Formats: sequence, structure tokens, C-alpha cells
Amino acid sequence: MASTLSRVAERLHDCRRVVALTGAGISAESGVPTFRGAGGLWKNHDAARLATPEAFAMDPLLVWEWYAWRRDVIASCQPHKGHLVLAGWERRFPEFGLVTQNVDGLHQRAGSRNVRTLHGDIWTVRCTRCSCSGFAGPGELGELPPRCTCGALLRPGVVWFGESLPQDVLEESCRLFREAEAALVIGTSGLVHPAAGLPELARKSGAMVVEINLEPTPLTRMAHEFLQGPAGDLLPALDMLLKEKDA
Ligand code: BV8
Ligand code: ZN
Repeated sequence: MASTLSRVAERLHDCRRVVALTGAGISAESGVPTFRGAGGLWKNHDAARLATPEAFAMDPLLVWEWYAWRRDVIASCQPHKGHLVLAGWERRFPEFGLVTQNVDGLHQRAGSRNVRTLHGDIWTVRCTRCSCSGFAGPGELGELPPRCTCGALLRPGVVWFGESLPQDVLEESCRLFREAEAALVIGTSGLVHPAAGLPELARKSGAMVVEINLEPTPLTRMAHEFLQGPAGDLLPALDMLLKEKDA
């Protein structure tokens, strides 16, 4: 591991354009349940079935109770050292792009200023009928399911399975991966598309692809380097090696 880490630091140190794709695994050490890990289940419901327009149409109250529960859990969590390292890399690298599948807002709370949220933000809501949308912080939802002033149901400002990703965010993320000299893939099972297809764009453009995960994923075979372990340890270790090379 130490040799892989120093090899990655060696290559990363001189890169100008770096991009990172994060998934639920980077928030796990902050206490946010992952989608497919043990915490992925809620009251014996499968997260992937609840995060759909069909589930919301069928039972908006149940879906909102799930999101309200997740918001309460996330509100009690803090970003960890790994989030802080990525926030610092916005200043370290001339061009650093952060793309996340997470909706928890922990990157933003860690100080990352330009976060491409592919799947939306659990702290926002939007109307199912009119164009109203906005931020709804902890405890601001009121009675569930929340309604818009126009009377229609509000929905969480996230992208559900079967829904398209925000086109502008996806296009910018593709560009960041195509142009990167190094791409880090952190804490994602690599199962959800089109996010899982981004690292391949970097690979095809000749970038160094580095995966950080507790275990191998479908993306591991495509990565040049695989750093196995918790992101909260490996990102600070990588950052320390970079700082040593600065000296
Ligand atoms: C779309 C927001 C076009 C909601 C989410 C068949 C094949 C391919 C694709 C499809 C298919 N059938 C359907 C599709 C498309 C579908 C898809 O990909 N399905 C998969 C599951 C088969 N995709 C979509 O529907 C997307 N839209 O394609 O639009 C379209 C339009 C119309 C009709 C059809 C298609 C929309 C996808 C977005 C869904 N929304 N979230 C919410 O959060 O409530 S996705 C959800 O999964 C979360 O955002 C989550 O981030 C994301 C991905 O999961 P991960 O982040 O990877 O998390 P996971 O728990 O899976 O893994 C955690 C990882 O971390 C693990 O590897 C673990 O080892 C690691 N880890 C744990 N601890 C640590 C760690 N690593 C490091 N350190 C640690 N400490
Ligand atoms: Zn409305």
C-alpha cells in the first residue's frame, strides 16, 4: 500500500487538471448510511425502490418520511478529514473538479466551493406542479408531505432512478473527466449510471485513474491504481505525501 500511495503521490504532484468522483462511501465515516451497505435499508425498505418517481406517486408520505429520516441523520453528521482534503485541493491544483453522486451536502460543508451534484441535493425541495424550488434546512419541512403555496406536493430536489440527470451538470462533469490528467474515484460502488461511466472518459483521454475504496468494484479493473482502505485515512495520507513533495 505504501508504495502504491507514494507512486500515486508522485504522479499526482505535478498534475494541473485533477478531477474526483465521490459516492456514498466518502460520507460513510461521517456516519451517513451508504446506499448499498448495511445502512442502505430503512424499515426493511430497499433504498433503490424508494428513490423512484413511482414510489413517490404511490406513497408520497412514506418517501418523505424516508428523506426526513435521512436529513435528520445527515444533519447530525460532520464532514471528515477526507472531505477537508478535497476542499483544500481546490486551492492546491490549478484546475480541480469535484463531482459527487451524494446528496448529503457534506462536501459543501467541508468548504468545497464548486461541487457538481449529479444527483441533486437532499437539502432542496421543488414543487411537483409549479416552478417553485428552494432550500429547506433541518427542521424546515413542516408537516409531511410538505406542500407548495400553490397547493401541490413538494418533492426532494434529488434525481430518482429513471430520471435524467441535470444536463448542464452532466455535460460539465464529462468535460472535466475528458480533460483531466488524473481522476480519483472515491467511495462508489460504480453501479449507478451515467455517473459510473465518467472514469472511463478520463481513462480514454490518457489520465491516471485512481480508485479509493474499501473493496474492489466494477471500476477497479479500469483503474491504474487501487488504494484499498477508508477514504478518511487515505486522502489525508495522500495529501501529506503531496505536502512533503512541496517542501
Ligand atoms: C438515468 C439520489 C437516463 C436519490 C441516486 C441497467 C444498466 C445500467 C443502467 C441502468 C440500468 N437500468 C436502469 C439504469 C439507469 C439507472 C441505474 O444506473 N441503475 C443501476 C442501479 C442499475 N440510472 C438512473 O436511473 C439514472 N438516470 O439513467 O437517466 C434515463 C432516463 C429515463 C429512463 C431510463 C434512464 C439516475 C441515477 C440517480 C439515482 N439517484 N441518488 C437519493 O439519494 O435519494 S443514486 C444513489 O446511488 C446515490 O446517489 C448514491 O450516491 C448512488 C451511487 O451509489 P454509491 O454512491 O456508489 O454508494 P453505494 O452505497 O452503492 O456504495 C458505497 C461504496 O463506498 C461501496 O463501494 C463501498 O465499498 C465504499 N465505501 C464504504 N465506506 C467507505 C467506502 N469507500 C471508501 N472509504 C470508506 N470509508
Ligand atoms: Zn407549486
